[in-house]
Amino acid sequence: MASSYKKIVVMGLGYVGLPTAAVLASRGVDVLGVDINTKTIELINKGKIHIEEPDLDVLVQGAVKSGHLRAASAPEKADAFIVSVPTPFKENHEPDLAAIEEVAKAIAPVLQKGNVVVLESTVPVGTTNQLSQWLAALRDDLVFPHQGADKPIDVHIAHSPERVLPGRVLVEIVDNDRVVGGLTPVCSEKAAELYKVFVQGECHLTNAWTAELVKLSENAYRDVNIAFANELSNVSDALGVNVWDVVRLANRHPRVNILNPGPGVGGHCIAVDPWFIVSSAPEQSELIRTARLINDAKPKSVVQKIKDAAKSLKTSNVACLGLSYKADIDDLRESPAVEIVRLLADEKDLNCHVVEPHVDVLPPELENLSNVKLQSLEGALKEARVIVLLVDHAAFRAVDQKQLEEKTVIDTRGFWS
Ligand code: SAJ
Repeated sequence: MASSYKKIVVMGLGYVGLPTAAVLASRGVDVLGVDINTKTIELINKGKIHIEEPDLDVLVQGAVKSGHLRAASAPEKADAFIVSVPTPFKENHEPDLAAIEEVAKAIAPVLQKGNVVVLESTVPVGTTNQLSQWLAALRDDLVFPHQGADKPIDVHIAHSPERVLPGRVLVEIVDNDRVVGGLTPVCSEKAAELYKVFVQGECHLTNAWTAELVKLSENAYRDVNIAFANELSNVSDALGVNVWDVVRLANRHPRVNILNPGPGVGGHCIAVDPWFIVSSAPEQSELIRTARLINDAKPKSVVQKIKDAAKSLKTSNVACLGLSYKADIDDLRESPAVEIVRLLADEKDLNCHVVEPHVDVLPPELENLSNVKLQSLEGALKEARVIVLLVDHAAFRAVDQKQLEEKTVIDTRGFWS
């Protein structure tokens, strides 16, 4: 059956919006990607990309060349709108939905009867309904789903959270099952029809509120489990036991699967989304809040270990290997590795030799610090006596263990263990 979605606008061309736009365009849909960043728009229209993600460059290049993908700063009339803009939190861990409200203002003037709007951004429970209200306030000539079932609805609205893993986005965007939660059952069906253009996984229909909590629960589940591993590493350190041995051997039990301790939890999702549950239901989410606090405290304990090691070796040179929030990507958002280097730099008698093969310049938090420099792996290993492995990049696998002899190694990922 031919899809009724001939033209789709994707609002937000980031780690999720751009791959979504490119995959839709590769299936023959006319896609307009909209972003507030003019440099991003210019790059994409030249067939280039601003993020690192396997195979995305080739896909975008082909989609732009075929004429199916364009980028612009404002939306146009279309059959459907996919919203994938950031939803960070404010200082007090309260969600910041300003970008979604801006999207509502941008798309309201071009909405037409029969349109479908799908919110993909991770949001607190109730936000899809809030989006419907924001749109209705700007378009009193159209009927929106929250306005009740007594009139035919003109614009269908649903939430379908993205679930892709950075580094595997183009595979997972097609293969993963999707949860599609409409504000009404018809909204769910219309949105699911849109995803059937490219999704090979199953589309599970539910309501918007459930879909919102499903996504938050997925990331809170992972955060709580990583917090368990991180707490176990603190316990093991205190008791003089090797945590990597504990995790490896415990996982030989058929029903145990402990995750890996690390320097902390980074990225834009797992370190953020659990707070959306805590802020909506603070009394009921003690475990989720505690897990966040345990994971957020991890960088400080790593810094203490590094300071102790430098002091006992009477050295000021520390090599910090990796800055991204996880292996083999260039994404430094909410990265515990960046936080660790920033905290170390407060110690004026320490010099941080940072190695990050995936970036050419230090991030703004580190660029003006006189005792932090970005260096080659070789150079850092030569100059430093304390070697800290912060990210398990494949590029660090090749380090000759002989080079580490007579150095103090702090391997926060158990990578070389
Ligand atoms: N981490 C550990 N120990 C582990 C696993 C991860 O310390 O055993 C750390 C990582 O180093 C990293 C952080 O946790 O700093 C998060 O990494 P991740 O690989 O767990 O997740 P993300 O943030 O890259 O992507 C997640 C995924 N969610 C889940 O696995 C439940 C992805 O499917 C989501 O689409 C994405 O969040 C999102 O956008 O929400």
